[in-house]
Amino acid sequence: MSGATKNLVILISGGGSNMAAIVKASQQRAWATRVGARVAAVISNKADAGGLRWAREQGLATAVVDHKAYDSREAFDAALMQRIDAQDPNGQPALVVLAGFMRILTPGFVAHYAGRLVNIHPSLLPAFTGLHTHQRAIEQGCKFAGVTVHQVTAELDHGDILDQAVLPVLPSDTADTLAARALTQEHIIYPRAIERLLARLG
Ligand code: NHR
Ligand code: GAR
Repeated sequence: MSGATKNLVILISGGGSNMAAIVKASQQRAWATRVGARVAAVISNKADAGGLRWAREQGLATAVVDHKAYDSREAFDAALMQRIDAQDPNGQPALVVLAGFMRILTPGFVAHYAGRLVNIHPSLLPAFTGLHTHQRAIEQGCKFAGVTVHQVTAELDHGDILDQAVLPVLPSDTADTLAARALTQEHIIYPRAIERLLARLG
């Protein structure tokens, strides 16, 4: 592996179980030596996000950029961008990973990280963009649900699909039980998709 370390910055808003799965994969699968990458920082838009505590306990750099402190989405995104880019000595990390990050990002933010910004969405895209995906899948009578890793573009949940997993919707499922099973799939496919992308990125 040649060149500088590829820094990853993970953005969260909540429990951070996908973030933890990515951090664990980076350690267990030796990303430092195999793909020349490391998780540089975890940033949350909510000070009380559960994942922040876990990240701190791991000795990771963490930061909070609270969207409520800004007058506009553009002002929040500008502050977030600055905080993200400060995590890399070259001024921009190799990859920015949304992991349960709940704020829609402006076109300017997305353009700044074009090709280096990914998300995991709890549906089988292109079905069920947006929020409350599992509830909507159950209400529509879907027999299968899923999760999707995709590139982030200005259009919400419409970027290129990098990987997906499918799971059956059981007759007894509620949005919560389906979400819990989907989450275990997310923890498998998201670190794997990120590792593949890192191996490809210059
Ligand atoms: N931004 C862009 N430009 N494109 C995408 O594909 C994005 C994105 C930002 C986040 C994740 C996403 C998802 O996986 C994501 C993809 C939040 C909302 C939302 O409506 C929708 C989709 C996603 C994340 N957020 C509300 C908002 O006003 C706030 C909701 C809340 O705080 O609970 O930003 O589905
Ligand atoms: C995950 O299921 C993720 O797919 C979803 O939120 C959960 C976050 O869990 N993302 C969205 O709904 C984005 N709108 P985590 O914080 O434990 O990773």
